[in-house]
Amino acid sequence: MEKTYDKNLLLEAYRKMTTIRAYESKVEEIFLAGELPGFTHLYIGEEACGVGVCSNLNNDDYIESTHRGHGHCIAKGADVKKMMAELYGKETGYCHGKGGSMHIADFSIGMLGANGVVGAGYNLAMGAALAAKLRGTKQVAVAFFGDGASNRGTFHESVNMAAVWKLPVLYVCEMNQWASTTPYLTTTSVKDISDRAHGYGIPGKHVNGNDFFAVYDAAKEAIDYVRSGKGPYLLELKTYRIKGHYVGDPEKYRTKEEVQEHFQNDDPIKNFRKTVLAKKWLTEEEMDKMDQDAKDLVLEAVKEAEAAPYPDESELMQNYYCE
Ligand SMILES: Cc1ncc(C[n+]2csc(CCOP(=O)(O)OP(=O)(O)O)c2C)c(N)n1
Repeated sequence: MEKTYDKNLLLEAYRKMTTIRAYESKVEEIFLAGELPGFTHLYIGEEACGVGVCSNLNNDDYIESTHRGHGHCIAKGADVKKMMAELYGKETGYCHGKGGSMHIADFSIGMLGANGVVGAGYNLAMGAALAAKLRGTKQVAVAFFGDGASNRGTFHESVNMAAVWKLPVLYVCEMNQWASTTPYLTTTSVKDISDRAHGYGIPGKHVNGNDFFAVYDAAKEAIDYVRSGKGPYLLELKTYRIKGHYVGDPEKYRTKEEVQEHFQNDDPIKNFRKTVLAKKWLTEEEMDKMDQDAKDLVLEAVKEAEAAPYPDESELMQNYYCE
């Protein structure tokens, strides 16, 4: 029998991917117009990775993210308006405007936080997985990271310990071919980062990260494995970083043609639309409406963020330390 997917799952996945695209496109525009403080890194072109993985998670499962974290937040169900307000540094933002783009967290949906320190998130996910194991719940934790981060020592420490203690962690490498200005093969010893799983005696797999269905199926298999108590799993998603490393990056290290070629031929949102239309799982009208809804939501988020107050000066030292 031909494989099929639940219609609600497809609608929700498309809604999240198109919301990420709309959010990131707007953030780029307003950041370049000088409206936003700080630094920001966009997830455009990687939407199928976060959404394909998180579509398999429960609300109380955990994820931890990176400096490129907006997509992971939306994929896990974060509130786009609170995210936008946070980028504007406003009181109504997730961290009352004190965290910004790289520190969005929402414990109510298991989103443990984006992280500006490359490779620092592995052990947060591992700690959440250890806690879940000790509590005896069936929760799992996902650690998202880039190919550059896979070369940090923290990767070895975390995967080794998670393997020894059989912790329910899914390590998801988003191999977008660049670590800042560096093409990954100049700093990475293996073609497939998933091969590193052998060194820890755990399963590893790589799939096309621009194909929602490949990601969803592989993540399902991996999450079932991890949830069953067998230990961690390493999943590598091959994708491409369409935008500069950060908004404003002059991108002197690659050509516009290279980027264009990837975006034209392998855009995860176009790939999704092509598949669901060919299979007649969703209609153009259903998806066009969601594109428009996503853009409207983001515009509303911008308006509300602009109108929101900055945190009061008296709050300067609040929320930094636990009592
Ligand atoms: C410990 C540490 N080293 C260096 C940096 C500077 N830095 C920020 S992002 C980045 C590249 C990360 O590349 P990758 O892990 O592949 O993620 P991507 O940006 O491609 O999503 C670097 C070197 C940092 N933030 N933290």
